[in-house]
Amino acid sequence: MVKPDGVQRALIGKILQRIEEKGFKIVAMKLALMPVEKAKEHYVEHVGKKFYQDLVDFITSGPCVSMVIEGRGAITAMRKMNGATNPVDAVSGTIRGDLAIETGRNVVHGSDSTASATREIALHFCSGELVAYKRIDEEWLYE
Ligand code: IDP
Ligand code: MG
Repeated sequence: MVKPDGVQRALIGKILQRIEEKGFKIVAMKLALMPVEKAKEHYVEHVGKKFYQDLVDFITSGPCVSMVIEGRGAITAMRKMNGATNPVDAVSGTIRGDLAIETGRNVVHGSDSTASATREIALHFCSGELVAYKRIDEEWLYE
């Protein structure tokens, strides 16, 4: 997901370009303003933490671009491409390392496990919004 700061800073295209050039397939995508109830559910693992309310306020402060990314090792690779949660610790070459400064404005979200991806996809998309298709370069991406 491109968070509201990434949308406002016009970084959607740059972030999509990294995902596409890596070889991952975008199988669903939408720009939407997240309702507060959905945001609370999205970040349910952080309930009770001191930054929780700021996080919910921020993620609902403007539109996000949510997407479902498909490809071998996509969850692990996307987390690496996003970089460390605190951009100060995120290495150069990562989205947060290159494009962000502070933890609360770290531009992107990525699911951290198969279980959270399954949960988050169901939260943000209907099953009919996921499109199965073949990229023409798949045989050059996979051995
Ligand atoms: P992640 O986005 O790298 O998975 P999480 O620990 O799941 O990081 O935290 C979710 C989001 O909450 C972070 O991306 C960041 O925007 C925010 N966040 C995490 N820890 C802090 C904090 O200590 N202060 C402020 N915001 C935080
Ligand atoms: Mg997380």
